Amino acid sequence: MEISALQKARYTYQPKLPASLSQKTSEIAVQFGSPTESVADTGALKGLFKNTYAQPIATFVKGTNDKLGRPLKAGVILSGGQAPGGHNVIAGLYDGLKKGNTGSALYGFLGGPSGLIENKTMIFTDECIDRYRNTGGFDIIGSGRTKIETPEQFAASLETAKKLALDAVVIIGGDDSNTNAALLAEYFLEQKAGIQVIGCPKTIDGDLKNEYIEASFGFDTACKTYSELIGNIERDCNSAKKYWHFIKLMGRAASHIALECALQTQPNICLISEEVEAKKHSLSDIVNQICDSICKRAAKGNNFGVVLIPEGLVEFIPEMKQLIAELNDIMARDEKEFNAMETGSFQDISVWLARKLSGPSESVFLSLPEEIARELLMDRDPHGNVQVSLIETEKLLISMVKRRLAALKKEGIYKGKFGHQGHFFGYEGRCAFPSNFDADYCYSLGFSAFVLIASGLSGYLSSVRNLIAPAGEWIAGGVPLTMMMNMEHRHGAPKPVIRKALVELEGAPFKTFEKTRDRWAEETCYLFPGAIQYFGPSEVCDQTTKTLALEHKK
Ligand code: FBP
Repeated sequence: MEISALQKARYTYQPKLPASLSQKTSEIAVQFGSPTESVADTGALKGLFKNTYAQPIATFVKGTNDKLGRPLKAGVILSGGQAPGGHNVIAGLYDGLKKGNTGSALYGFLGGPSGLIENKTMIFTDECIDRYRNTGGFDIIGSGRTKIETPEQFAASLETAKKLALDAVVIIGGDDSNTNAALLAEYFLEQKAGIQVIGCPKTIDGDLKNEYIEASFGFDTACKTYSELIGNIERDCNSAKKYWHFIKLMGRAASHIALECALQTQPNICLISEEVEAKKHSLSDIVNQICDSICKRAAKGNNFGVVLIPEGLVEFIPEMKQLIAELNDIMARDEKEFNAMETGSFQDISVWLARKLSGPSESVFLSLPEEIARELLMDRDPHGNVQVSLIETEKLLISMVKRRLAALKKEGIYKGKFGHQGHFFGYEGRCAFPSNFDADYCYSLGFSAFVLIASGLSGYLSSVRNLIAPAGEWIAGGVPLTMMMNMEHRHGAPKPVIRKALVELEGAPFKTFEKTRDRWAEETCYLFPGAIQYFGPSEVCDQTTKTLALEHKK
């Protein structure tokens, strides 16, 4: 197999582990805290998770442990969107299992959760794991978005796990996939199957975090990759001086990626969905904000700039949010009728929808360019979410800004020239070679998952904390999944889900951005972070994201 020079060099990188996980396995002890509570809806969650509710937080410390040396069989699933470092989670889990007992085995479920339901597996060997160490992507076993939700799917999952005589299943995923992990852990306990379930916090979106999960893996590498590209575009637009670049950035709901990239590159504008929602900004408020910057810069002869747009923006603009919620309900409730309509003309669908939408939503729907309205009607993902990566918000904003600038020109307020380019950075960052941070963090999460399994725990999310310190000082352990849950309205019914961590408007990252953004809107303050570095001085190679540094500054 032909490999690049960098891939070859990265094979030799030895990920760093927290001190508590670096010692002999017989010296890794587990310390437990007090019983925990869910973030909300305690009563409902207690009832739904009779066996796993209120478990204590687990922390690994130096001590003695005779449980970690027994032979174990585990299976691992990569679930949801790709995130840099997934291969290292599997490598850390594999190495942990083998370090505990060379007779232990690790299976990989192929193509995501469906691999567990349909018993599609492979068994990992040293040779296979070695080929994927420190590489990006999820291609080692593939990923998928199937949700384990029907009684038949739960039963089939149990049957597969029993057939393989598994002690545990590890689910590497985001909030939805780890909600699945919590439900599966509860189900296996209910069935007295003796099979544990452990989750690992993955998602480039950065929205699976809390006091005990400081970051989801992949966020670091993805943001650094996008920031390199944004910095390059800033240099290009400051050289050519003829385009406004509208860059949509992945992050299905939360704006963590956009905010982090803004802190790294200092663009002229960065929209933050959570602020738009909190201040109840309308689409035209957003367009006015962008036009204000364009006009001010044009007055100084600067007919160029960079606008960052979080992918999930449309769902946070109150009028659009209402429209999407109504569309979700209609599409779930009248699914058959809607599917039949889909073969007809867009005109017919609009008339059909207009009868079902509320007055305000109907007028918003009809005011949208047809292209965007169609995108709002595309298939939901298996978790019932609109696939925002398919909605071209950058094009919507460009067309609305163009219209507004033409009006401002007529009024004599705008005298510039508006050249524009649209971009979407998403898939470009999800499979990059993991940064040193993600390589170390993921390997530690995988190793920590092994300790949780060997310690007999189930319904836990692998956790590694104190991430702004050197890796040796990181604190490893596990957090009960039910602790992060609340009830939310999904597919027209209340469902237990892990609560998404959105950008906090009172938090240090947003406050830092807020302090300087007005200057960025008028002046040219671009920062060029350059490419991720894997070799060189630690201050260049091992730096964390600005979000993590600001949130955990001591
Ligand atoms: P996860 O939440 O599964 O990690 O996926 C996140 C994400 O990358 C979003 O940023 C994006 O909206 C979505 O996946 C795209 O999904 P798909 O890969 O199915 O197109």
